[in-house]
Amino acid sequence: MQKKDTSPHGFLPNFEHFATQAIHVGQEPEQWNSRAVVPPISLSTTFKQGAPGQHSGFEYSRSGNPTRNCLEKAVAALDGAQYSLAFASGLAATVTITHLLKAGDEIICMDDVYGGTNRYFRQVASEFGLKISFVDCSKPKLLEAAITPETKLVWLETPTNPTLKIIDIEACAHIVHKHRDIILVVDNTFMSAYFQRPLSLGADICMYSATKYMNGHSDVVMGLVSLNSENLHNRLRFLQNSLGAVPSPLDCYLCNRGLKTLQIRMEKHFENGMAVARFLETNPRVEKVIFPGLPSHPQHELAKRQCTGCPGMITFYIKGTLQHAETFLKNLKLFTLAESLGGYESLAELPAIMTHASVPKSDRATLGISDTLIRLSVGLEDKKDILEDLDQALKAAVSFIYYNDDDVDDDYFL
Ligand code: P1T
Repeated sequence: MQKKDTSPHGFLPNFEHFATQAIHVGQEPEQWNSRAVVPPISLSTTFKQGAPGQHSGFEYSRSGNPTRNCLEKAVAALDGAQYSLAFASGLAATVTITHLLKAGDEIICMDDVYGGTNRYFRQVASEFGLKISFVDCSKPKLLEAAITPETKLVWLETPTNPTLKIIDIEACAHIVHKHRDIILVVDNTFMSAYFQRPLSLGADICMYSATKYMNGHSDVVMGLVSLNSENLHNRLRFLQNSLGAVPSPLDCYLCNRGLKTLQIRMEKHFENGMAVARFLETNPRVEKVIFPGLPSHPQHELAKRQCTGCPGMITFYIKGTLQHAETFLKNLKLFTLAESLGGYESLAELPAIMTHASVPKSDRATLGISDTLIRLSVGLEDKKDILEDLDQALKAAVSFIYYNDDDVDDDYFL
């Protein structure tokens, strides 16, 4: 895909034609007898056959559904992929991909991933005879050293949830593809198809919790998978039908609709996220801010090489203790204290107690998921209101013991 020079803050230019594809691919009115411009929600669970085994492309809604079909075509276009498949949740997509393996195979998983992914691999998949190793793949040499003859799947998430490490997808793909039989998966949930294209960087499978940015309205739980290999696609299509973790037609309709505004939503998330990151970085009540869009992020240069922007995901350490973190979260007025991310509304949460509570405590300590680490999903509200809310909650949480009022730069609110 050609790129044009539009991306701010020194990032790669964005993907050309993205918005046009999001709005039109897979949506052709000619596919419906009614010529509906907006894809109908096809609720029928079954489809009439002309003779036994002779159907019009759809038999039974688990194996294929017209509304799901529209969504899958649009997602494939946005990922620059040949194929896309939709699932009932991000984790349902993860489980289905894992069924490509057999007992005795090994999965190497990035050490910092969504808590539910960690829990599934560690506590469920391992019970079915799969070996799981957690490795810091942000250092590709560690990945190379960890690969064994049993390794069949490498699972990356970049940026990682919640510590926002960036993994060099191209470097990892180079290592993984020295071995013909290892599948490289990238969980692209945080970046969305608009900011990062893992398949063009060498991944075999690009996976999403579409519950987040891809749908973007916090009203659908869904997973998406994109890929180019016909063989892998056939196997996953078989598993999608055999395991049955498919989304409802209504959810497909909603997610398909969400994609229409993905570009403008992501651009605004980036703008608001950058403003919040800069505000927090100079705030005396904040210990440290992690945001790949800031030059202070250890992998900022890699992010600029690999991505076309950053979503509104910001992690920061508040000064003080768990009590200060809790007071901050309780005092937020515009941000909602809730799990999840990627919707139009701003959310805040405490990973150690919420999204990553299932990660073993010692692992959380190694990864830096401490009691003072707060994760923000910066939404699409007015920037000034977002900053004012963070400022008042920080002031309520961290007293003058830690800070001097003169240090606060009111210019942020201009
Ligand atoms: O919730 P679900 O749609 O099943 O997706 C799971 C998942 C997969 N990958 C990443 C990177 C995720 O962040 C998630 C879900 N995450 C949250 C609910 C959260 O608050 O982090």
